[in-house]
Amino acid sequence: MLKQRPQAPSRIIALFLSAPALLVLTGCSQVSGLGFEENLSSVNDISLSLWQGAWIAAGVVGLITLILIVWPAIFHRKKVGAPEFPKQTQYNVPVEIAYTIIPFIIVAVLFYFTAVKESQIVEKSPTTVAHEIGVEGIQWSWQFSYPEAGPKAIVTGTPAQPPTLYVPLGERVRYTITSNDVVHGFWIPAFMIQIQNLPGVTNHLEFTANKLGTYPGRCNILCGRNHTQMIFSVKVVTPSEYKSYLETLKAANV
Ligand SMILES: [Cu+2]
Repeated sequence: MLKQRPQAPSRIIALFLSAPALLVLTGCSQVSGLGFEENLSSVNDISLSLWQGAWIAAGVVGLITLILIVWPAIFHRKKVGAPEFPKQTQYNVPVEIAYTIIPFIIVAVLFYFTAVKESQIVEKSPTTVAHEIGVEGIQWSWQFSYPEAGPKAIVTGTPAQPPTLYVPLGERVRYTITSNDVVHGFWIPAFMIQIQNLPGVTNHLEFTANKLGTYPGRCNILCGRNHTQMIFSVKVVTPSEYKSYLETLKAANV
């Protein structure tokens, strides 16, 4: 019977190194949304490439780190009859400079792209937008106000009855973000939107919802005992449905 030759470590390494390349080459031509759908909101369109880029950067760094761990474990094992300790090298200046500069470059690149995307996300339209909605965080729910339907058009949720934020499809809305007690975080995960509700500070955010549907919303800043109950829904409706929703609010609050 033929004895199978044990695989050479170099062959195992080659297989190990080619696996990610094979995965990329045989995979889809587009980078996946990595859990996020494209084109759900105007902010989502801006954030998605940042999200994908950060994952690719993390993958490359992770792979290099793994190689640096696995390589010595295979090729620099203790050899039979070798001295107890191999040659000890200290203060390798080029290596030390490299592992100081490389992380600095990684952080600088991530910082640059984050700053560019962030300034696009918080950009305000020079003209007035079609709609305004107020979002106030309260312990422990949300209050949505629709000034277009009058000053009394305010929907206040409770933990038992979480509120729904109505948003018109395809129309830009300016959100005014406030808090009446502590710091909260207005977060719509599917839209890749998060902005803090700060007491005493008024934040603004503008975006367009691009797909009909209902999406979950959360508070993502630990704001107290019932923080986890600060849930809400975002309902994206057609502009005419939005108009009639505003009419209903107006009629209910005159
Ligand atoms: Cu909160």
